[in-house]
Amino acid sequence: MNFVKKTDSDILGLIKKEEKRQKEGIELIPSENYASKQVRSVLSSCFVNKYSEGYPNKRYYGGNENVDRVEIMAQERVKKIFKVPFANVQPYSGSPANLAIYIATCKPGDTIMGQSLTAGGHLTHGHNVSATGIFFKTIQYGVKKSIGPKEDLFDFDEIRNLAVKHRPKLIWVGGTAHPLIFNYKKFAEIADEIGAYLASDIAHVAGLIAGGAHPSPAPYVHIITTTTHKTLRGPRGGIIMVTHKGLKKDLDLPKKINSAVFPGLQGGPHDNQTAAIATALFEAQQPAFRKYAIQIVKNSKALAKTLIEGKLPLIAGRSENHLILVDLTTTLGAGGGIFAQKALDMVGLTLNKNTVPNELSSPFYPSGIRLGTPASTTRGMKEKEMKSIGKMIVDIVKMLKPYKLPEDKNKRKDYIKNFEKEFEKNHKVKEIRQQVKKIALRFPIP
Ligand code: DSN
Repeated sequence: MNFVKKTDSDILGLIKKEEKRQKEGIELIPSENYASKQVRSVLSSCFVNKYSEGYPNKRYYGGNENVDRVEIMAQERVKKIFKVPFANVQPYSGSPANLAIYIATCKPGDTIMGQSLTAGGHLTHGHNVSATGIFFKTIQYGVKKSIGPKEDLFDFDEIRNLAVKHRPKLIWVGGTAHPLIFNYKKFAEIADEIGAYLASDIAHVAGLIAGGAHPSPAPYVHIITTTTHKTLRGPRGGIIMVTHKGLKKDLDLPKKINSAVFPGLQGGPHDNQTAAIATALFEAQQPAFRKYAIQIVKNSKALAKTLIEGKLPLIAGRSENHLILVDLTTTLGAGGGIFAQKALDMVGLTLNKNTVPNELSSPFYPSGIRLGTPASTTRGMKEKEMKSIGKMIVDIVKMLKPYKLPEDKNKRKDYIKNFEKEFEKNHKVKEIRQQVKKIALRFPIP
C-alpha cells in the first residue's frame, strides 16, 4: 500500500487508521465480514478497467473474451452451490438485485408483500421510503410479540389472511434482523395458494446455506436474491437465482430477470467484482467453509446464552443463525439502542442500534441492538471468546442504566454528546477497551 503514499497520502492515512480500527476492535455487525486476501487481490485486478454491457457472448463492447469466461464461471459456481438452474451475477449489490425482481415480476402499482423493517425485514421488501414502497402497493407482515422456546416468530395464519385478502403478486421471505431459521415451506404454501411469486432474500444467511448451517429455500421459492459480502465472505455485490420451481412457474423468468438487471436498472457490470465473487464462491466450496458456517452458528448461540445469563432480553429468546437482536426497551427505555451502540463502539465492540418488533421509538433512535458472529468467526474466535465478549456487553449495558433518551427531540443531540464525554472518562470503560484489544490482537484479520 505504500505506493499510494507518494500520490495520495491523505487516503493512505485513512486506510491505516481503518486497518488499526479493524485489527484492534471486534466486529459484531452481523452483515459484515472479512474478505480473503485472494478475494481482495482479484477485486483490484485489471478487470477493474473493462466495460462489458450485456451478457456473456452478447456484449455491446469488444475485448470481452476473458470477461465472458469469468462471468460464466461465477454463474456456474452459484448454480452448483445453491442447486439452482439459473444465476445472474451482475447486480451491483442487494438492493438493485431486489429491485430487479419487482421489474421482472410486477408492474408499477401492483401489490407486493414483505416482512416489515421494524419486524426484521429489509427496506427493499416494500418499506414506504424505498422505491419498492413508492412504486408498488405494499402489504407488510410483522412478527409475534412473544414466543415460546421452540416457537416461530411468524404468525402464519395472519400472514395467510393478509395474502388471501390483498393477493400480492410477489411475496418476500428473508430479513436483516431475524434471529431464527426461516420456514420456507410455510411461506411457499401461502404463496402457492394465491399464485404469487415467492422470492427469498438470503443476503444474511447465504454463507450459512452454502456451508450447510441453514436450510436452503431452493425447493420452495421461485427466486432467490443475495448479497455476496455478508456470511458468503466475498466482495460487495449481488446475485439473483431462479429455482427449478421458478422455471416451472414461469419459463421466461431468467430472461425477464436478465432484462431487468440490464438494461432495466444497470449499465456495465463491475467485472472485477464478478471475478472476486467467483473467487469467493470457490472458497465457499471448500471443506473449511463448511466448518466456518457451522462455527458461526455455534458462536452465535454461545453469545446469546451469555447475554441471556446477563438478563438481556433477546427477540425470540434465542439465536438459531448468525444473528442476535437484543431488545433494550425494558433495560434502557425506548430509544436506548443509541447509547449501547456508542458505548460499545468506544470499547471496540462494533455493532448496530436496531429497531425491534413493536418499536416504541424510531429507526434513528431505536430501542435495540443487533449483533452477530460472521466476522469474529472468520478471525478464528470460538465459544470461549463469545463468552468474554458477551460478559463485556452485559457490563457496559448495566453502566448505561442512568441514561435515558430525552423525549424532547431538540435536547437529544446535546444529551448524547454529554453522555459520550462522561462515558469516555470512565475507568471501567478504559479497562474493557484494553480487554477487547487484547482479545482482538490474538486473532489476526485474514
Ligand atoms: N445493510 C444490510 C444489513 O446490515 O443488514 C442490509 O442491507
